[in-house]
Amino acid sequence: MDGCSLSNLARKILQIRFPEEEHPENAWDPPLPDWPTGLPDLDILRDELTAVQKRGKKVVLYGHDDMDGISGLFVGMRVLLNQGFRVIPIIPRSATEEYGIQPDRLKGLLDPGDLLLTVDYGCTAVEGVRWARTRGARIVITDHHTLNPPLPDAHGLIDPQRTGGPATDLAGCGVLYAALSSIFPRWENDDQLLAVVALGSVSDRVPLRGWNRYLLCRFADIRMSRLTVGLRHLMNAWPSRESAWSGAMVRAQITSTIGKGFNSGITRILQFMFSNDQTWCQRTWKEMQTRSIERGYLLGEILNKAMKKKDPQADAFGMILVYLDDLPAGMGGTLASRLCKVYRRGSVVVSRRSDGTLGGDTRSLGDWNMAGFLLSMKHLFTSAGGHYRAAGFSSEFTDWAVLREHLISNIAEFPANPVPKPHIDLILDSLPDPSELTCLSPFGPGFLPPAIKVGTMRYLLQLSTGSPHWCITEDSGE
Ligand SMILES: [Mn+2]
Repeated sequence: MDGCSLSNLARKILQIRFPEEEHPENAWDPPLPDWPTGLPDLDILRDELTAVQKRGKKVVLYGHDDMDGISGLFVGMRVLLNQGFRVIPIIPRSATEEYGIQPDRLKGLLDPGDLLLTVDYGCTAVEGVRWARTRGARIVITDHHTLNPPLPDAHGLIDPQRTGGPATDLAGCGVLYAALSSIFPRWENDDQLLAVVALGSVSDRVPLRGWNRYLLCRFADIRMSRLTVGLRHLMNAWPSRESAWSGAMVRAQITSTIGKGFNSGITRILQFMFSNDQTWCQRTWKEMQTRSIERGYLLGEILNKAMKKKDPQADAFGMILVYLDDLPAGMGGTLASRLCKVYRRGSVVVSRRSDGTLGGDTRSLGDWNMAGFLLSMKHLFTSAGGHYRAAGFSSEFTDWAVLREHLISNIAEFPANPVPKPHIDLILDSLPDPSELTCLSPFGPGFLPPAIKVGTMRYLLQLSTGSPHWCITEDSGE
């Protein structure tokens, strides 16, 4: 966004949102980030890539089976294949597999001397990395998830959480993009990478500010003619891409159409993004839409059940806590997201795994750091991890009553409120023309739509239906 095209009212809102900054517009839409300052071990990745090419061995790219992870696989494949590497992508199946790098998925694929490179994945994969090392492979992890020692003994660990700072806002695909475009600068402004990183980042609900805002502003200028047919399909499905949009609109139209887990399009979307076959893309997108509607019905039924079963004691602390013993595999995160949206607060969904143990998926809003919350009670879990907005855990508990007690007392003690307070940017005598503020879009986590108070009413800028308008609501717009 060109700073000059901001309305006076928009400038005022930026001043209010960035009170410490001399130039709020630059804080909001920063210049080209110095990627390497946020990425530890970047020099190791550079050396490992040079070395694997010299050895004549391949790169095995291990992703994560959500939109962020798949977008990261696209980034890795596009850059590395074009740079002359041999690359094999692996998509884990988290609906049926334990989280982490699974030796079973690497057997027969990962050879001695290969480089195992992960994206959006792997910072907890102690066992998987050990296996890959004994196999004689080199390993570099790229991830953005909260670190939870013991860390895997990889040759390199590129996770901005190690150093802190603005890079911690990046999604997993953003981390790999930043790493590879630092090493191979000619990819910095690639239209396909910018499109895919925007989709992966918005899908992962990372904050739309700082380094992500920089990426989204470059994304606004992509040339459709430079995209594959598959990516053009996705960009055409992107609501109001060339005017004003929010992350929630994109997740409703694209991310949830692709879906996650059983019966979703997640295993086909990588091929889709690389495809130049118009007929196949059209048919595949239609199929994904149909399945997404079916998943929507199923989710509606489960949501109904979950709403009736939410825990009254957790409720009193402002958190939605639901235990369902018959939740279909892979639906926990989607259900937690939906509960979070319906009740406008954090949610924890616990279900029974096929081996009888209890595991959970969580989502949050406001200043409640979900990964931080789970890690504050990590002694109770066999594994826990994720990020600010979305996290999960596995445990050895089989008795729900016992795990519930632990969860409730930790919710009560965690020093944040799971119910965000609706923000207000300005108090005015009358509502301004909403089009004066659409220049601040996109809106989403970390940069919410403007909210104006007039009299006793709070109005939130709405972009989702028709032309921009004001709506009386206590919603955050996240
Ligand atoms: Mn991610």
